[in-house]
Amino acid sequence: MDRKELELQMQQEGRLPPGQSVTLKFPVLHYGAVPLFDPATWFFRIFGEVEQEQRWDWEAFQALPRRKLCYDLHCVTRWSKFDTHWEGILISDLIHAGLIQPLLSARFVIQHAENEFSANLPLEVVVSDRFMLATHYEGQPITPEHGYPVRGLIGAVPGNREAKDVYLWKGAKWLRGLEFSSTDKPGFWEQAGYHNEADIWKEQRTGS
Ligand SMILES: Nc1nc2c(c(=O)[nH]1)N[C@H]1C(S)=C(S)[C@@H](COP(=O)(O)O)O[C@H]1N2
Ligand SMILES: [Mo]
Repeated sequence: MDRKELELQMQQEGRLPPGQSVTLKFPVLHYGAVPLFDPATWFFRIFGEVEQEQRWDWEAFQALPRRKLCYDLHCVTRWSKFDTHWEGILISDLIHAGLIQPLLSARFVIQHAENEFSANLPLEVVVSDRFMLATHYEGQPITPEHGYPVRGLIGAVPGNREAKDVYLWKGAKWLRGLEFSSTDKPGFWEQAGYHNEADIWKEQRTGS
């Protein structure tokens, strides 16, 4: 199927948000340089409004429970990529396993990545199956430019419109930690003028 045919099909299935068009490629978009990964010094932090802070080295991180899920990706620069396959870690699984215990005061989760990059999401989005700590894309470790070794990934779940869907920028590549917070803390692109809510169905691209 070519690009235009797929676009028509996605539109008919109600999966193409307003103002978006289909890409068959996987564009790369970020600010700054691709950071290097050193497994010997890398660690991942869970901190802020949680019962107990965590710090996993690369070996411990790889032992966390994993899942494979399919997402539709929607970028604020107007491309959408459908039926992408990812493997990674769901926050709800870590909560059920007792590895993360958010305090009742936690209402937002701030992703902290290399080079001071951050992205903010409401807690309910981060604990949903729309958000994962992704390590693999289409069966392979994600490439350096897409966030190796771990990225926050936010996608729409095909056929499920029950929860809020947000643009792809709210997933931080080269992710190093999650901060659970009682207050919202607008991230890098949100401070640069992108919309804090970023609802793809309402076209919340810029503004607040
Ligand atoms: N660390 C980091 N993550 C980031 C960004 C960035 O600048 N730095 N840009 C965001 C934006 S604007 C988009 S559209 C997506 C793009 O992901 P991709 O390059 O895998 O397509 O990454 C998001 N995550
Ligand atoms: Mo973006």
